[in-house]
This record gives sequence, C-alpha cells and structure tokens, in this order.
Amino acid sequence: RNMADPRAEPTFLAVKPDGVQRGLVGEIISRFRKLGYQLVAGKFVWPSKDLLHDHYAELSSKPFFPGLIEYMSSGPVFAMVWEGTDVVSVGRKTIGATNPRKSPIGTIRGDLAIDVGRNICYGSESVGTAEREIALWFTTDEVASYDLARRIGFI
Ligand code: RTP
Repeated sequence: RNMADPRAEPTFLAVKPDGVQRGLVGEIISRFRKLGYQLVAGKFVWPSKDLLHDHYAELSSKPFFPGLIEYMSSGPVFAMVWEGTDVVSVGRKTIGATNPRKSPIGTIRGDLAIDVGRNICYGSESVGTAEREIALWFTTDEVASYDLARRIGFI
C-alpha cells in the first residue's frame, strides 16, 4: 500500500467519446488533480465492442445496452487510473449523477453535460470493480504505481 497514505485505493476513470470530442480531457484531469488525487495511468483507446461488452457485462440485459455500446465505441475514450484516499466514492461524487440534468452544479456532469446518453465520463463503483476494470483496460507496464501493480497481481 501507498506509504504516504495507508487508505489509498485505485479507481478506473474514463472520459467517454463525447468528452474527448468536446476537448474535456484536461478539464476532467484538472478536477481530480485539484482534489489531491494521483494520476498513475492514462491513454487514449478506441474501444472494441468486445472490450465494452466485458466492461459493461452487468448491463447486458438493459434496454439502453445496444445504444450504450454504439455510443462508447463511436470514438476514442481517455482511460485513466487514479489513486488516493476514498478515490472511488469521492470520484463518483465528483462525476455526479448518471443523468446530468439531475446532477448538482459543481459536479462534472452537472456542469458540463445535459444528456444521460452523452454523460462524458465514467468512474468505477467499488474498489473490486476498479481492480477488474484496470486489469481489463491496462497492462502492467502502463501503470506507474508499484503499489497498485502488486495489489492487482501484476507483480
Ligand atoms: P455511471 O457509473 O456511468 O454513472 O452509470 P451508472 O452505473 O450510474 O448507471 P448505469 O445505469 O449503470 O448506466 C451506465 C451508463 O449507461 C448509459 N445510460 N443510458 N436511459 C438511458 O439512456 C441510459 N441509462 C444509462 C449512461 O452512459 C450511463 O453512464
């Protein structure tokens, strides 16, 4: 574990294709940096449908699933791993509600989006899903955190 912060945990965050196309990668990174979190991996990925089916496996029976896969595969996303104290729950709070119009002002979605089908970013919902998602989107050599690499069994 991170020696400076024994409660440090990882999360997987992604700027979705609409966020990338709208030039919001820097804005979203900046908000997490200002909170005090550490960016330990980041890359553009144009996700395949296979990757998205894995990532969103739990939602496969939802009526919006086909549209979600089309949306998420419509262009590159900016995939990231962040670390820090309670980053999963603080990250979800910072991103806001699934529906941007119900998301408070001050949240990323509340400030920067309108449409539930174009809600600009993604954040893991638990440490367990974060670990699964990080292993799905990244390889060992892309993650600049010894602590995390050990935690998810990379080393
Ligand atoms: P998130 O983590 O992205 O906030 O999403 P969530 O788990 O709160 O919401 P979930 O229901 O799991 O939805 C995942 C993503 O699917 C898209 N979505 N579209 N009614 C719709 O058209 C609809 N509902 C959900 C959104 O992109 C959402 O983030």
